[in-house]
Amino acid sequence: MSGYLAVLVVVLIFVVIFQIAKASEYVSILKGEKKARQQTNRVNGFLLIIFLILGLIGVYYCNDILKGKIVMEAASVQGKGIDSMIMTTLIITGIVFVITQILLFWFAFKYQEKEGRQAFYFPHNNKLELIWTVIPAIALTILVAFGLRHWFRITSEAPKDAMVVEITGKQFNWLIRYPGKDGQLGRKFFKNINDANNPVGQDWEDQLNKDDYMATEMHLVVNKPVKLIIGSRDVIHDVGLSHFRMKMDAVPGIPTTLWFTPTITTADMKKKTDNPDFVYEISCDQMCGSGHYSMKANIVVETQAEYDAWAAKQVAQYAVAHPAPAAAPATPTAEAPAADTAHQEKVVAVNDAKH
Ligand SMILES: [Cu+2]
Repeated sequence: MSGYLAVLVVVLIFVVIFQIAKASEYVSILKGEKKARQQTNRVNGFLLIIFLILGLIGVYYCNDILKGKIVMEAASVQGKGIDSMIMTTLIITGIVFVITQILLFWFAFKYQEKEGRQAFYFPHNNKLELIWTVIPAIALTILVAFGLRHWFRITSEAPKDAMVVEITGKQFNWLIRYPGKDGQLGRKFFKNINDANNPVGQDWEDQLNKDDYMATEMHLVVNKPVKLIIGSRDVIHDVGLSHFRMKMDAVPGIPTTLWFTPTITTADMKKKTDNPDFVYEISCDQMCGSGHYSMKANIVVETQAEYDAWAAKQVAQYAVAHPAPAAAPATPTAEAPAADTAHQEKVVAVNDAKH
């Protein structure tokens, strides 16, 4: 019912506007075309100045009431750099915005049609063309250089002491895998994917997979760099980490990476935001299907001791996929370390051969 009413109101408004326009057209015919035009010009010039003033006040007002309310403090070292880059960009573009808007509306008012004034014919000027090409080009080059510096910073080789976490997108949730004690993720193959016990398709022949575990939450250590290895099982997703100011596409078949250093624990952030329910979130930043909105996971940033305690409780996915027979639990565990060492030696031998 209210929908019909809204449509009716909109139609009525259009009819009213149409009638007013028609009426003023008749008035202008009566008054004489030139006089009517000059009057319209004056009104338009005046309205443009009002629009400029109200617009600039509006821009200031929105900035003022929303300052610090939309985004909270960046929770990573790299995020702080990105924030300062955005601030620099906003200052430069803000100055240009204010100057150009003032000129645009002021000129429309000042140079409106006047008795005895003629438009100046000004078809081309090389100097002007050069100035308004070169200055924006320099400004944009500087801004792009800032952006590239930050981009290379997060996509470059992660520090040696960085922890590694793999995150795989699928319709519609995130699969998080940790490399376990050896610090190395095992091989995976998409044909091994099995939602019952092997969600990322780990290859159980690979010894590196024996201690990898899957997690429902991503746990990170405060002030310790983390390298994310990002992938997808189906369509393109995007790992969005707004609190850390990071995001990276998750592309099927092409692993992507980024690294960053979280600086504030979840517990500290709860205090800072005065919100006992605060959680760092992973969102999907790429429209990926009907369940896109629900593709959310949490990150817990904690101290090394808390992280170690959590990691110690995790069960390797290998053990989940191969529940040990109750009768002889000792056999597989005794074999595993020996096989593991053999594999490591093979890897070392291959690496040596390469060099
Ligand atoms: Cu998605």
